[in-house]
Amino acid sequence: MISAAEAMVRCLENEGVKVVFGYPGAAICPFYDKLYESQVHHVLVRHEANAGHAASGYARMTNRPGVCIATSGPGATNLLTAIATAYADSIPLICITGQVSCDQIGCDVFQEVDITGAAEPFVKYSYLVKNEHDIPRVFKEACYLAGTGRKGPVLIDVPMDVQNRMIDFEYPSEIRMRTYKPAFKGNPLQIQRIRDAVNNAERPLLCVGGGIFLSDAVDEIREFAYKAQIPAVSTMMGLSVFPTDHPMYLGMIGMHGLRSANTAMNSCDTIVMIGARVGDRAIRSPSFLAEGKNVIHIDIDPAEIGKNINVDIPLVGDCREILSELCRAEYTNRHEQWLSQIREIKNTISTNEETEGYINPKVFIRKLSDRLPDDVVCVADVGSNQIWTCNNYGFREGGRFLTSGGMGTMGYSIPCAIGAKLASPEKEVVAVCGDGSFQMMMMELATIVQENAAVKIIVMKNKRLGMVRELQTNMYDDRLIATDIGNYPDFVALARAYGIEADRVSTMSEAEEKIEKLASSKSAYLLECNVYKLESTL
Ligand SMILES: Cc1ncc(C[n+]2csc(CCOP(=O)(O)OP(=O)(O)O)c2C)c(N)n1
Ligand SMILES: [Mg+2]
Repeated sequence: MISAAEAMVRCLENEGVKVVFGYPGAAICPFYDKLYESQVHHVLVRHEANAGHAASGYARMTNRPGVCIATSGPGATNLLTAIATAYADSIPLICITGQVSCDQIGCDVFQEVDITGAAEPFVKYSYLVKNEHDIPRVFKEACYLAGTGRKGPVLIDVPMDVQNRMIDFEYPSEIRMRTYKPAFKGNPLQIQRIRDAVNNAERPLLCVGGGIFLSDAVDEIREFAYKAQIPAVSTMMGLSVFPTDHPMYLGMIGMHGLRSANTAMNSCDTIVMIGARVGDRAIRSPSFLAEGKNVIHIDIDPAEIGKNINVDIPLVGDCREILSELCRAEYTNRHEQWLSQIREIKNTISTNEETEGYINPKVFIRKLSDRLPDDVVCVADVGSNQIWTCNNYGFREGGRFLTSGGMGTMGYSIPCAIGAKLASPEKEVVAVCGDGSFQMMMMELATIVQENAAVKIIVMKNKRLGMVRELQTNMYDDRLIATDIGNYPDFVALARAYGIEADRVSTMSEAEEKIEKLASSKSAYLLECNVYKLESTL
């Protein structure tokens, strides 16, 4: 017999978990005590939300559920933003929280919070484990639920007394869940209809989302685009599915997207939306867009299809599986006229203007991507810094872009980058953030040092909550309030206080030299970039 706490650790080991991210407290101490004896590596973050974001970065690089841990009460509530962030982007997480003892639940005792209740709207599933013998089954199911179908966060809340009880441990080899059977294979008739629609279309367009990464279908989508000669655009979550200069690729669509990509969306006659959920920032007026077009929507989650846009050919299933099927057909229509039209509208929006004493963030991002390796992992935070990165980072073969798309959670980038770096230590991982978002996560510099994680950080310092400042300028008659964050702290001094190498860049003439220093450093590095306060997002 072993304790349920030890069983929780054994469950993770059985699932092949190597790294977990967390922050302890009394209610989760029995579990931590058993982690002491395990080979599973625990990363101590400096705030529980960052445990969730780091687990998200780790999950996105390994394509397996990331694990994060928090104590009851404030630990658990601190984790909520990360759970909601993962839910919005369908990132698989196992979130383990300690809970007060069963006999105290409902008594408002110290650090008691109903976390399964609070997280209910944005978990894929949650468990409050009151019977210690359920632990192995619950963990097995939770990992299966998080990592299959439409992926997402699963919460396991375990009261302290349950953790301390003894059980006979056996990890289940199979799962029996009668009500959960995600579709995998696409309906063959619908697949045939899509083949015909693509072949008969004059101006077909692929719109790819984050589902392509989640189903590991990057090779398949590129093959399909090539075979069927269909150009492609992407949502923010689908960035880096295609290399930026791929001849068939036109960039990111939407409110903050490229004109070329949006023009292609408006001009096509057939849209093949795949692994994308028709979010409002990507497609502002779905009914307007769909008018006169043949709309095909492929998604693992039937609830997404027809939710925001009327669909002519719906298809539920795994993107990779479906794309493999689609690739098996012969496509005779070369769409030559459409492709030449597309080449004409392909452009970039950025200017090369410079403001004295500042860097141009758009040009800077391009220079940064020119210098960093092809298989980079580039994480962007939220705000103007994110859009500068989305539209100007030149992704090449093997490169990967990560950001918080659905929630737009400030403070995501550095913890996500830490998780990504620990998942892929051989890769260069760079986080681009704003001076506002950096201050929501700067405590994680300590985690970087403690884990020796060679993450590169770019802080775009415009002394403003830039994107909101721009909104106030454009929509509120320039009545600027609560968006001036001042010229502090000195980020270079701050990084150095943690023992992290750091530098500052204020003119484009020194940009390449500063980027070179950052790129050639073998350890963590922070580069503060001075950006003009009124620099525009697009
Ligand atoms: C947690 C959170 N709070 C508030 C917002 C709203 N918001 C979106 S962008 C932004 C400004 C971000 O400022 P900064 O990080 O400096 O980036 P910049 O736009 O200046 O590049 C804010 C406040 C958010 N997205 N997330
Ligand atoms: Mg800013």
